[in-house]
Order: sequence, then structure tokens, then C-alpha cells
Amino acid sequence: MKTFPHTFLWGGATAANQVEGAYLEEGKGLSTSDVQPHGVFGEVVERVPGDAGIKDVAIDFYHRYPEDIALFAEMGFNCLRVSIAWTRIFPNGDDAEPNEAGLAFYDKLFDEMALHNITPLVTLSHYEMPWALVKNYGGWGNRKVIGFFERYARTVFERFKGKVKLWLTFNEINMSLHAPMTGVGLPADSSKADIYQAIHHQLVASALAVKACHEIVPEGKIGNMLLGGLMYPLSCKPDDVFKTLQENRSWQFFGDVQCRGAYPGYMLRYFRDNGFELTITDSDREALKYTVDFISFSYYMTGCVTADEALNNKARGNILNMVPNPHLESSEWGWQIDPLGLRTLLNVLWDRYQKPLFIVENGLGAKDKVEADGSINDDYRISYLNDHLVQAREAIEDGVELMGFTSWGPIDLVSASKAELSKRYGFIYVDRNDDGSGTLARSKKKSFGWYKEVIATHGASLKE
Ligand code: BGP
Repeated sequence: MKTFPHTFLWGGATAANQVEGAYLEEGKGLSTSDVQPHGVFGEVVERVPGDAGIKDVAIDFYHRYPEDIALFAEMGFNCLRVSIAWTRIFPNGDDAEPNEAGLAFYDKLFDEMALHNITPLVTLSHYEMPWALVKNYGGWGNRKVIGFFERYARTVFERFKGKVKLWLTFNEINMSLHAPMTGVGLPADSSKADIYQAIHHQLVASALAVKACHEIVPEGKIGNMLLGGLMYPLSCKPDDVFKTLQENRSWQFFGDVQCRGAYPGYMLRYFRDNGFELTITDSDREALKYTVDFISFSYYMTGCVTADEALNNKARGNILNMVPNPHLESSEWGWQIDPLGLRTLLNVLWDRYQKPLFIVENGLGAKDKVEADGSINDDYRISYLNDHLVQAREAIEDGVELMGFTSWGPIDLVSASKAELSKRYGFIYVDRNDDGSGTLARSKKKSFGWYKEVIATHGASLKE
């Protein structure tokens, strides 16, 4: 019988701005997420305290986390991915002292996890940064932000070193190419050259966080986090195949820098060919040598690439510019479902880096129906996760070193792309709607019991 290793980390993944709410409580500053009420691709709307944007309350995890963690523990989680909101710790990013109330909140959160033997996996920056750093410094376009981030990272490593051993630097660091405000605090219409300069600063900051983590939490491990955007050629035409290589390199580049410690030649050529003159100092090059211990990534879909411009205009999916695959079904949001693609991606990443891998996001966003008796029969979610986990297990059989699996949104949360609550990922239903109505009460979906059994049997209950 094929099972997952008994040391495997099983759980779920969340992000502060998508679950916590309490967006101005206890000294928290405004973040880039707070000023994007319509999601990561939406326009910036400066907030007035008291605005009722959906993320202001989100699912109120800030106040309800003990109940939620108890439910995760009931499912058998031994791992939970959360992020720290940088703005709870340094409300403006450049504050002289950290905000004690923010640190105290995460102390309580990690203590609660410890009570249930749940290992925290903590993202330093998940799709947000202090809005004041954008307004006053120009976001990651300004080299000074590297120092502010390093101070934030060192502050939380020092404070939580006894409680948190697994860390991630920037969520989906490659997303900056598609959502510059969310990724690097730059306006959506910024030039590619400016975006790559900001990305460079962020890559240096990521490496300096790795260095700091190794100094402060020597027994800890720190990884990067990529949006695993695996692309297939739409045809076997050599032009399509080569363009696919380039498209895949557009996101693998981030992993190459973070895992190998230097810019790959193909990227330097890309900068040259496009006339991007990035400022990369000798000390930046030194810093980049601090490479990650493991690679984490999200996986939701694959897409196709074609060199045919006419077909390119039919792009769909709201994350990457991709051409639909005629052989795959799509979710209600147009994300193409491809379980085998996960096995391919795991093997590609393993072949490329030979570093342990961690699937830190995967799942199906769908509209759920609450039946008259309160039950929610989310067989579609069970089937999606079952099929992806089967392929993850196959990849382990292929020799891939896989540390764990945290499904995205184990409890319903606010979606990143459009800030909707109706796009639900959870095993746990939250009674809250897109218009903000609802009691915030939690209830178990059918998938709750299913995931519990998968974890309890180390994956033996999965259906091939
Ligand atoms: C990833 C993000 C998450 C998340 C997830 C699902 O890109 O890291 O924050 O929300 O995608 O996307 P969505 O919420 O738009 O469905």
C-alpha cells in the first residue's frame, strides 16, 4: 500500500490579510492589501478608517483563532501555514521600535498551535507590505526597503525563534511580474525595467532573511515560495517549445536565484536584449549567495504557450497569461485542473535544484451550497484534492523529496485575486458572504472528514 512518509507535514495554508481582519487593531498599520479592496489585481483605493471592505473583518481569525486551530487539530493537522502581517510589527515599515501588541498576538497564535502539536510554517510577507513604505519610499523600487525588511525579519526571528522553526520569505515572489503593487509595491503601469529592479531588491532581501534566519534560528529551515506556473507547449512546433522554455524560465528565474545564489545567464541576456540596466552591486551579489534550504510553491493549474500571436489573445485564467489546454477541464474561475501536472512540476523542480520541496498551496476554489440541514457536500473539492495528492505520492515514489502538503484555505477565506468570499477553498465553511453579511459561524463540510481520514491513514485512503 502506497503511503506518505510518517514524518510528512500535513495541514493547511492561510495568509494574514485573507483571514485575520482586525485591520487597524492594536496598532496595526495599513498594508498594500488593505488599500486594494478588490484584490491583488485591483486598483489602489486609499482607505478611511471604518470603511467596511471585506478584508477589514475577513473571517475574523484575529479573534477566533483558538476555535479554528482546534478544528484544524481535529482534522489531524501537524502543520499550519500562516503569515505575519509586517504592519502589525512595524506599522509604517520604518518605525524605530516594533509594535509590542503585534508581536504579542503572534506569540499567542503560536502558543495555541503548540498546544495542539501543530508546527507553524510562517511566511514573512504574503502579498502585503506597509503602505507607508510605498507612499514614502516607492516600495521595493527603493533599496532602503531591503534594510527595513531585514530589520522586520530579524525582529520576528528573535522573538519567535523558540516557537517557529520553519519559515518562508516572500509568497509567490514571481507574481510581481503580473501584480506589481501586490508583489513589490509599484504601480500597475510601471515599466518592466523598474519592476525587475524592485524584484532584484526583494531577492536580495530574501537572501538576507535566509542569512539572518540561519544566524538567529540555527536549527530552523527557511524556504522560498514560488507560484508553480508550469507551462506546456500548445503544439510540438519548435517555436512553441522554445517559447514554453522561456515562459517557464520567467518564473523559474526566481528559484534559480534563490536556490543557486546568482542570476542565470539567460536572464542577464534578457536584461541586455531589452536594454534593462539594473543596479546590482557587489554586496548584492555576495548577499544572493545565501540560498534557501527548501523550495515551497503553490500549484493550482497549468497552461499552454504558443508562438502564434492570434491564439495568444485568447488567454484565460486570472493569474498568468496562458492559453487554454484543450485536454483539461476548468474550475468555475477558469483555472484548468491538472493533477498530473503536479507530479511533473515536482519532478521538474527536484531535477533542477535537488532541494527538498514543500507544496504550500493547492486546492479548489468553488461556490458551495449549504443544504437545508446545514450540510455541505463538496465532492468536487474532495476529488480535486484526492487526485492531486495521488500525484504528489507518485512524485515521492519517483524519488522527489517532499516535506509536506498544506492545502490552500483549509477554512474559507477571502480570495486573493478578487477579494471574494464566495470562492471557497475550505474544509470548514464560514458563514460570511461577499456583501459582508453572515454570522461568521464555522461548520464542517464533507471534505473535513475526508481530509481527516487521509491524514490519519498517511494517504492510504486516497483513491487512485
Ligand atoms: C495564491 C495566493 C493565495 C491565494 C491563492 C488562491 O496565488 O498565494 O494568497 O489566495 O493563490 O487564489 P485566489 O484566492 O485568488 O483564488
